[in-house]
Amino acid sequence: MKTEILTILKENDGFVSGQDLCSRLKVSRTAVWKVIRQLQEEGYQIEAVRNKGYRLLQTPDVMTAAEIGSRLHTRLIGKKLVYYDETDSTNIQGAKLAREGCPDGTVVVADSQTAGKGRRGRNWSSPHGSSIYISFVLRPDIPPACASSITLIAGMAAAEAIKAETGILAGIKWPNDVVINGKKVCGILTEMNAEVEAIHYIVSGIGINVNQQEFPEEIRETATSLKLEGKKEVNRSSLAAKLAESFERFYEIFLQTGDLSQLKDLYEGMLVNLGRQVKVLDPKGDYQGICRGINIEGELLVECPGGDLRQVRSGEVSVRGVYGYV
Ligand code: BT5
Repeated sequence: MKTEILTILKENDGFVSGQDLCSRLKVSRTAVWKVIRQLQEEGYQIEAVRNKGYRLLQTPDVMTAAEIGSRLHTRLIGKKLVYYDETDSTNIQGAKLAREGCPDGTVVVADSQTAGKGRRGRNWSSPHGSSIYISFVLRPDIPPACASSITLIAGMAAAEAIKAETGILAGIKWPNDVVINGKKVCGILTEMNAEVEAIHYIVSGIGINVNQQEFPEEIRETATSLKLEGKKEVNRSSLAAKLAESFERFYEIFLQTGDLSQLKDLYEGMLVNLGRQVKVLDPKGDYQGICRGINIEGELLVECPGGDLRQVRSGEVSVRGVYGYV
């Protein structure tokens, strides 16, 4: 009910009468009043005037389910939204909810993580009050081999949302890093639970450094935040809502064909590696070549000396610029 009340207050510049809220939500005046009190305690400035009703004056930079939900205009993503002030990892919680049968498109958001996960056992630095940690729980009817494309979709959604919210042009370092000026601002971890033939669920987790001013020693040189780049505080809920909306749009396009044929051009337009010399760190032996984009399965195309075009699968390898991280 909190989300609905916030949505109605935001849709109206002026006062909304208590009676109006009661009849639209089919609840008592006391129930409405209790929610208004809760919102005020969370930092919302809501004016309450006898015979006029309630008016929202100011919204705090909180990243609660109600605040994100009141900004969402999606069909699937975020219809169920779970928020934690602190959790181990939104991906771990997303998988748990999936096992318990949560609906397709469930979103898990946290203000901080105590065990934020990167790929292959690495960690994701997850302080509170400054970032977005969000996971999408998906139940697509696609072959398990197609699931890695979800990471690419999440990267595109993150770059698009960042541009829409801040005007900053972020690029993608294949497959899962979103970068600004050569530094990582966002990472993506897509995990899957599947049988050979069918996917049970996918959890695609996205971490965005939003308002951080500092990073731990070990990532100081390679990490950045939207605030450091744009010199402005960014509203996390608004960015998270835009991220969910972009993700849904790209995800629906992907599901129509089950591949990236309709999204390949857009992805390549964001790909910072394109046309550049890259080094592929392959357990079977490193090699170098020029990045020629992706195929519709989301594999990176690398042209090796001699003209041989190799298809690089994510998961097996890392890709680096020859002169540094990008
Ligand atoms: C990733 O792994 O980039 C995937 C990160 C996914 C994080 C999200 S947050 C929501 C959801 N819940 C989770 O538990 N995880 C997901 P990888 O490509 O392996 O990169 C990890 C490496 O990035 C680390 O080894 C560090 O070097 C660096 N790193 C760690 N924290 C960072 C940060 N906050 N910003 C930039 N770089 C970071």
